[in-house]
Order: sequence, then C-alpha cells, then structure tokens
Amino acid sequence: MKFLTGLLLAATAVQAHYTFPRLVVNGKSEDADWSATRKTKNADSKTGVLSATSADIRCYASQNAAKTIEVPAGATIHYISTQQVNHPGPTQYYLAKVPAGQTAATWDGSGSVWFKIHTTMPSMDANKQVTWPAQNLYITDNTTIPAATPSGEYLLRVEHIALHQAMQAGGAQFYLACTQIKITGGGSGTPGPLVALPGAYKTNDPGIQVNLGAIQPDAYIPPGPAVWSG
Ligand SMILES: [Cu+2]
Repeated sequence: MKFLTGLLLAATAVQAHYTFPRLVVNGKSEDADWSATRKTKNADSKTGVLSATSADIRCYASQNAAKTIEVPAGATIHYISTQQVNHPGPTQYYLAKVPAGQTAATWDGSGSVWFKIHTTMPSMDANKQVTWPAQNLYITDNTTIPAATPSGEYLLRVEHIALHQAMQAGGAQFYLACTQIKITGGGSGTPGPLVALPGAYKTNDPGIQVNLGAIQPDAYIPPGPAVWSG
C-alpha cells in the first residue's frame, strides 16, 4: 500500500510540471504559444530547472521569439500555464532593460540587469492549510508593471519555484520563461536593486532550501533582491 501510494504520488508529480508559453497583458494573451515568450527547452518535457546557479536559471536556454509585444506601464499581467501550478512556492517577476544598441528580440539578458517587481507569500487558509496566491490555477499570479518603469524594450521573466522537495539541497524546481516586451508610456523611476541571473540565487538560500512544513507561512523569505515597486 505504501509502495502504491508512492507510485501514485510520483505519477502526479510528473503530470504536475508546467511551462508558461503565453503572457497576458490587461486581459489579452499572446496570439499563440511562444510568440513573444521565448520557447524554453523544457517546452515538451516540462521539467523544472534544478540548479539555482545554472545558466538555465535566467531564461531556460530558450530560443529568441519572433515577436516583441507592447506592454503599457501600469498594465496588469500574468502568464498562462500549461498545467495547474499545483506545487507550493512563490511566483516572482523580474524585468531587465535592454541596453542601448540592442533589441529585446536578440539580447541575452546577461549582466547585473534584473530587478524584481513582484513576489508572493503563503498564507494559512480557514482549514489551516498553507496556500500560495494562484496555487492550483492554470495561470500565474497577477502583477502590475510599475507605472514608474522607464519606457523601452525589456525582457520580462516569470518564475514559479516549486518547494515540495526543497528540504534537500537541489530539491527546489524552478519553472520560468522570458518574454520580449516593449514598455510604453513609462515613467522616470530608477529600478533596482539590479542582480545577475545566474548570480542572484544560491542553492542554500533560505527561500530555496527550505522545509515549508517547519516554518510559519509569514517566515518564508523569497530568494533574490527586494521588490522594486516604482
Ligand atoms: Cu511537478
């Protein structure tokens, strides 16, 4: 019986993997999967990145996309997920401004260029179950592109960190994608702090190697820099 349960759990875990092939901007999604969102190399396998320090942590060795889509500053965004985002863990969004002389269509996102615009925290529901924003949905949590973000081309990165096996080093799974966007109508803010990916995360960060069952929900510490909210 114990063996059977283990098999069932393993099967569930495989089905539970996901990718984020479409960005939704103010309720309107990309026309097709992977049109402005760069197709990640796990598009078929759906497996997560298992190393917080590998090159894949940036954009998952993705192919450049055909399109770059306009996103008004202040827009509400989320991503469509291919499967239910059923694992516990935070959803984070990052932006990186494309350097002068380059375009979102081809830039690789290298250097200390990424700033975080959103993260999520768990909470205890009425049944004393710890839940995360948008957990079990086929979309990621909504966020707003800060109105103060300067206009221009950016890479937008979504990340969901699955922490169900994260008590062991290397047990966290990173599900992520990057989209080529052009922010319009922006402001004059100075986004930061800026970090490199890889570089911003360590394998044993308290938000990456963590036993969620052993901490209070509000004690969770999302990895990476502080959120810039404009
Ligand atoms: Cu999974």
